[in-house]
Amino acid sequence: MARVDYTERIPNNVSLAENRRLLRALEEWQPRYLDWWQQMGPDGFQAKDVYLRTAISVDPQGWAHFDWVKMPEYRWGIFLAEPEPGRSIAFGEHKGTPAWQEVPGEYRGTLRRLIVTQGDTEPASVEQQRHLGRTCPSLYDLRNIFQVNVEEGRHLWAMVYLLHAHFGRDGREEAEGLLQRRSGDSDKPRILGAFNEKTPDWLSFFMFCFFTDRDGKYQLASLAESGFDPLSRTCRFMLTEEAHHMFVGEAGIGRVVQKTCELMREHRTDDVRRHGGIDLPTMQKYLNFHCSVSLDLFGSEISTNAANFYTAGLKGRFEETKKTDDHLLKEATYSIAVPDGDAVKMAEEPALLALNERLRDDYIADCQRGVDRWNATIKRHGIDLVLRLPHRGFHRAIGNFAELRVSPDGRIVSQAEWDARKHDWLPTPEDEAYVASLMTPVVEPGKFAGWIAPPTRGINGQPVEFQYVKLTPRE
Ligand code: BYC
Repeated sequence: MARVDYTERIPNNVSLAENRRLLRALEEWQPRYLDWWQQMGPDGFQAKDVYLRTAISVDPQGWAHFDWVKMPEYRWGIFLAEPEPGRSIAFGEHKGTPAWQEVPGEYRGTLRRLIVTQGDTEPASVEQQRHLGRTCPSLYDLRNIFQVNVEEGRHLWAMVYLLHAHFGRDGREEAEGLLQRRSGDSDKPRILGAFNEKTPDWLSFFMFCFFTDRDGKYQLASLAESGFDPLSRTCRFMLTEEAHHMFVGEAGIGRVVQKTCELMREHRTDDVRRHGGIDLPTMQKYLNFHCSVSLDLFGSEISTNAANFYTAGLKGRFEETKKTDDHLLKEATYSIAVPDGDAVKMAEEPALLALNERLRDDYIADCQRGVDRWNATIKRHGIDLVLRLPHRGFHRAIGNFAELRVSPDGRIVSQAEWDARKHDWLPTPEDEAYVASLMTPVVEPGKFAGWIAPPTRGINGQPVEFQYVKLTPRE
């Protein structure tokens, strides 16, 4: 196993010290990254000790080390999963040939674009979340958001490494661009829609981690199948870290559901707002919003881009190597949902063109498993309500449904019905103002805001009341 060198300025398992040019280029990028972190990373708390995990190896048995760290001193490193000896390309027209260690000239532009699109999401999410520390519902949650943020920073490093190591001057320019764009900026926005939305409160943050980070899981898993081996290896290790981010989302929403149910039972009412809780219909609206913007991240249902990525061996399907078909998909078809008058019907399309939709299907099934767990909590409290994923056509801005109005239960509706009902389906300014009104910080160890239940256990075996972030009395 390649050793991780922690004496270096940039910890890595890619033998950076042996490539002086690359090392110098990354060492020049590093201070600009740190400037970006200071400007656009978490607002406040930069001088505080946070109980963070740091990747120290790629050994599945013990890759993380937990300790007190000030965020700007976090050791953002470059880690690629161990190479698989003799790995060959698993799909597309190069199937069966050895995986590429260098970028094939013919795919240079396409591959760069995929890496830049992936890389762009990482700093974007940090920017979106930068104000949330100020309103944390507990020290435990404060630590979790910072953990997510520093690891998204590391994922930016992962993509920047690939750009610097394999794309020469163009790659270096793209790496600069990743620090220049800003989430929500009208002149230089982030590339994908969801990463220009605001994450104004903690309910949105948990929803983002559940829905949008899960898109990350599926996109990274598809890129982990890539014939370009350095991309595959870097994505494989990123997925290890990503799991915690989705846990933060699923458990966070689960704890809000839990608290809401407790308040409903205790006060024998659905109107938990009077008792400082977030009512389930409001949660459903937030869920509808975050699910729909995350569904857009998979691109159009029918995509020649996706077909070309696949045929070229650049981006596979989720769990490509576990599938038993021909991995070429020239003849296969795939069933996708398409609008048909005022209904939605299924249509068979060439599987190669429908790869985005297939990945979206895998994603939706995974989301449903989380929703089922929240519903089990609601049921346990004897409450007759279920949370539901909205129909895939609801509130979409990309693909077949983008020009249509679709209800959460999948009816194509008129603009008039949409206007009349949209406040039942998406958060209203009043809902947002109510959720915002709950966002007052709770920083006493072991205490939690009144709208969220405590977690069942702490981080890394520490108790829930552990001082996860060391604040001075004033912060
Ligand atoms: N917003 O052929 P189409 C994560 C563009 S999240 C804006 O349907 P394609 C994370 C598209 O670029 C994972 N534009 O799309 C999560 C194309 O433009 P051109 C991020 C969009 O290319 C939380 C045109 O529309 N990773 O890691 O098949 C925290 C036609 O598009 C959008 C990746 O995305 C959109 N939503 O698929 C932190 C993986 N969708 O060619 C991190 C890399 C499409 O006409 N990216 N367009 O100029 C990809 O695989 C693909 O680019 C996409 C789009 C799946 C995103």
